[in-house]
Amino acid sequence: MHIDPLEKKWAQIVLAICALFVGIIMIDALFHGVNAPSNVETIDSAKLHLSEEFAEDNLGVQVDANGDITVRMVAGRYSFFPKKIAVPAETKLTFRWVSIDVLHGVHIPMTNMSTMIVPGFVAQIETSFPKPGNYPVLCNEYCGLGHDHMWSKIDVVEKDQWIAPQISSTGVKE
Ligand SMILES: [Cu+2]
Repeated sequence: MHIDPLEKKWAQIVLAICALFVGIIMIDALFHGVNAPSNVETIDSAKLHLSEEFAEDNLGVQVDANGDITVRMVAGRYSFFPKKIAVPAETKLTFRWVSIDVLHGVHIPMTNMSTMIVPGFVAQIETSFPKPGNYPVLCNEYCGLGHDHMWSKIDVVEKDQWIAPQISSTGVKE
C-alpha cells in the first residue's frame, strides 16, 4: 500500500501529539494527584431530604466541636440552597455540594471554587475567602432553561464580626 510521504509525516505528527496528551494526563493523575474534583463519596440524590447530612435543616453553615466550619449546599434546578449564607473571611471552609436532580456546576468568582456537582456524588472543596464582600455562587454547567437564573449569594464578613449560626457540642453529624 502506498502512503504519500507528506501524509505519512502528518499522521506521525498527529500520533505524537496524541501520545503527548495521554502522557501528560497519566503523569498528572499518577504523580501530581490531579483527579476528578470529588472525593468519590456517593449519595442517593433522590433521597437527600431523608439523608441525615443533607436534610433541609442541616444545610448551610455549621461549626463543629473543633471549630472547623463546614458548609453544606444542595444544587437543584434552578438554585443553590440555602439561597444566602454568611461565612467569615480568611478562614478555612469545607464546602460539601450535592445535586438533587441533574448535573450542575458551581463557580464562585475570585476563589478556587469551580467544580461539577454530579448527581449521586458529594463534591467536596476546601477554600477560603480572602476579603469580605458579597460573592455570587453561579452554576457553570448548562442544566436546563432556567440555567441563567441559577445562582445564590455568599456574604463574607470580617472574621471577628462573624457569628456562628449553630454550634453543636457533639460535632457535625456524618
Ligand atoms: Cu445548574
